[in-house]
Amino acid sequence: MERTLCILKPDAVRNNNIGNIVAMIEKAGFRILGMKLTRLSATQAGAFYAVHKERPFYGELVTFMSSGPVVPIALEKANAVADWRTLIGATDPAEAADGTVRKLYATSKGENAVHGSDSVENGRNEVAFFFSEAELADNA
Ligand code: FUP
Repeated sequence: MERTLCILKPDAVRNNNIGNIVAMIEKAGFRILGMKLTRLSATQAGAFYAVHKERPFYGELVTFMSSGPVVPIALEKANAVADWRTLIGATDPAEAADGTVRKLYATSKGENAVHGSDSVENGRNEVAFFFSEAELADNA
């Protein structure tokens, strides 16, 4: 079964959208394997987004992602990676399709409410960034 990582970003937590977005996740048929509220240090946020290190927005991204609590959620489902990306919508909420998480809850390209892994391999690795195997529920 495929895994992907969702992160409810600091803006989603700040705007009291945890429940709204978790409801969308459940309605779409994802199985929640792990979920926690935590706060990333700038070092942790920088490591998570290391792939974007050379991009002009990296500094802002790290500052934002460490600006308040986040809720990483390990999701499982057939086709989890692609299905979660479809549900969250485009990176820029102005371009996100109607009914997507980012259309509903994101405010800008930088503060865009949620993260979604972009490949099956990254899904596995990003889940492991936040959760040990022992923490992931076998709630079948
Ligand atoms: P996504 O996979 O949709 O989250 O988008 P990317 O992996 O391209 O970007 C990761 C994060 O970097 C985005 F969620 C927000 C931030 N970002 C910006 O702030 N500005 C940009 O132009 C692109 C991305």
